[in-house]
Amino acid sequence: MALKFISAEEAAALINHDQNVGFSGFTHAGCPKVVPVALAKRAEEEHAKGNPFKIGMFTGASTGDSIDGSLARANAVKFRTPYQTNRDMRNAVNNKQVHDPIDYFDMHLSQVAQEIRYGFLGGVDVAIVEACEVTEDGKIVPTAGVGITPTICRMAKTVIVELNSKVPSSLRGIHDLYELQDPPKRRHINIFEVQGRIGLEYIKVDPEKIFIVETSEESEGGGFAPLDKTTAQIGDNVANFFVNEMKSGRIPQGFLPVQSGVGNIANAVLGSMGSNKDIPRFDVYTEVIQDAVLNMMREGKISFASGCSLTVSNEQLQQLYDDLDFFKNKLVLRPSEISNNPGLVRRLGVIGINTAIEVDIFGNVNSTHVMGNNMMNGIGGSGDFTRNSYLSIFVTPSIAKNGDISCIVPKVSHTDHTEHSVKVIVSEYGVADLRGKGPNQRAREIIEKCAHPDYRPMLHEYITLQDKGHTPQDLYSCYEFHKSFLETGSMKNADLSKFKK
Ligand code: 0RQ
Repeated sequence: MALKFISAEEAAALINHDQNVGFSGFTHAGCPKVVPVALAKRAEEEHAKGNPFKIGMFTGASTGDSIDGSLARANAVKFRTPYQTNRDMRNAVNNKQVHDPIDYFDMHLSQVAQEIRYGFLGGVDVAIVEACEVTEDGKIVPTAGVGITPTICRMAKTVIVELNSKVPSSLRGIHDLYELQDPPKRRHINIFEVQGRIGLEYIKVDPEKIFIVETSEESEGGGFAPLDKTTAQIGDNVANFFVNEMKSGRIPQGFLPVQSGVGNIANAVLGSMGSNKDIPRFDVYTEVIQDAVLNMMREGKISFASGCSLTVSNEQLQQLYDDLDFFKNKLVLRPSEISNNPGLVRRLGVIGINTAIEVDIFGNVNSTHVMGNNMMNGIGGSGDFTRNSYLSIFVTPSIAKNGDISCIVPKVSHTDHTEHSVKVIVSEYGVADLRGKGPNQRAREIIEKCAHPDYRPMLHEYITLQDKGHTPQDLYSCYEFHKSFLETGSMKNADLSKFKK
């Protein structure tokens, strides 16, 4: 049948107040750009007429400003899940803007597609997806990010495809698109190595429900901050730790697949691994493929990368498109329920490296909330990997906000990952190895190896406040660091002496 081409405004008019909309992509990669902006405009026009207009939002992870920024600024969002990183969306989620707050619920990324299918989150009325190819029989080839695209395309009654001419159709073949069956019919996933493929190179939907908007938008990828001393030192500490692990036989000589989180520190860790001559060439099994991965592929340091998105700068993305012959057989992009699948992470022996906001001296990690109540981004895929990794590592600078915050605290103000899942913590000062250690030893290890020297005496003092029980946790003073920051502007002013028995 003939494909239906419409404008972005006509596409936005297909979406009604109170509907749930699923968006393609993962981070800024693979996200639609013109229809969400037109949708935000439509919402503003409806609001001006006195009509309500808000949608529910499902995404793969964070998105670009065209989605999260535009819709948040237009007060057009009823609820949103999962991970987000946009400033305006974050303000709305944290109830810090003049508009209504957005009901944001944070989820493990591997679970979003299946919970939509299970009916836990309400249906999907419309899917808005970016593609580099659409065929008359309904085959849709995504672009640089996948996320929940197969599920929303299948479930939505209407699929709006942004066909982006900036993305070469020769990208077809880089994806491995597959949806899990739901219990009790779920079967094992036939992936036994990082490069394993089980799906199709396109998503097939009923062509009747497809509407196409032609675009030529640039990707919304930013670059990375230049390496600072702290970030570079954290990267080197992780790389040196791996070399020791290999020497002691705890990591096989051929190495294991690596997952690394998003952001500057994660990028720096990979960079340090790349420049360490004692770390062999390795594979990546991750969600976001960042710039460092592509650089290391060119240098022959990474053989293969499996991920959910190419979360790279626009410059890197263009170079990849220009050099697809080199990259195509070294990369696969999968839906998030496969890239982040807990069973596969455990089967493949993935080493997970993620960044914390704060960690406590017992090994619990806060990845999401500043001072317990302000949402930063969300748990993302960190939980999918941390709980199931061969070795789960958290990296963090020892301090934040010029030293007024210690990222090592007596008790985290919000818990995302527990002491049971977290095995190693790395700061610019060193590596705390928590394996095989009880709470007292763990606390000493973290304080001595990772905390900033300015905070070590206070943290040591903290663990003397309780001399009974299994864990030296003191419920009367455990948030004294946070209270001191909120009341005086610095954790350094915390006074634990008044809690001495
Ligand atoms: O604040 O932006 O005002 O300067 O937090 O911190 O050090 O720049 O680190 O950008 O790598 O982000 C955990 C948020 C780290 C991220 C987190 C302040 C600090 C700064 C950012 P400013 P940095 P990053 C894969 C895996 C969860 C999801 C995840 C994240 C800002 O890595 O979202 O792991 N992780 N996903 O000053 C108050 C503290 C602080 C603090 C730092 N203790 N208290 N503020 N900051 N520590 C990705 C996906 O799932 C897609």
